[in-house]
Amino acid sequence: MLRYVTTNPGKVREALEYLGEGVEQLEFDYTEIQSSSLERIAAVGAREAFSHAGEPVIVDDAGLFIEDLDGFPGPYSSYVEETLGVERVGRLAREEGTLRASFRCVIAYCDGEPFEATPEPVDRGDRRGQDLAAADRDTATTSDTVDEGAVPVKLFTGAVPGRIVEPRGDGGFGYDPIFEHDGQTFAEMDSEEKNAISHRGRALAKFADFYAER
Ligand code: ITT
Repeated sequence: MLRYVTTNPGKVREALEYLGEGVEQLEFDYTEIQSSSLERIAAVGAREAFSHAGEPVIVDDAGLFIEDLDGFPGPYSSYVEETLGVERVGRLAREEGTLRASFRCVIAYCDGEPFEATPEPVDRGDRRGQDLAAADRDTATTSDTVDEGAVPVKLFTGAVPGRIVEPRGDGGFGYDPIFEHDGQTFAEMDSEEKNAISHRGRALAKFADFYAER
């Protein structure tokens, strides 16, 4: 059984609709490392989740990137939702006159086995050095920069452009009420409509193709 490892019921609703009955939620709060890369956060999380579950897992790390705020809140979206809250993020963006934004999602899959080459990238635990500032890198030891013996993790990404608006709609979750795509906020769409165009839907579509072969 494939486990969708998340504490967020909103994500599960969307994923179940996409992947059907072959997947079940596993509510496990894996470590979210501090990194500017959703890929890296998801890969490290998937490795930990796989080691906890002992079965194939997917972990989904997502964020809202407001373009003219240099991508804020990005990888920190969860923390910022809990602290500032969605409406304040929306107000801040609108006060700055910055409306262009995108949602990004990275799905990380791990079943403990290696992968055949495909266009989708594989994280082998050797990329942490790229996250370190140059000064840190000079003093880092090899074991700081490489997860020795890390199991491979396959990554699937999706993104959707939109703009920040005053909150509308009561569906979805998280930042959905302030994110508009094609005249509708994500909170005004049902999950089928959102899945058809969303960052998560796009990543899930790539994952579903791969998983059917796997
Ligand atoms: P897990 O880590 O347990 O999966 P989480 O909600 O913390 O749950 P993320 O770290 O990926 O998941 O979430 C980043 C933030 O972005 C969080 O505040 C979500 O509510 C928000 N978010 C993620 N996907 C979203 C979507 O499709 N629509 C609106 N907000 C979303």
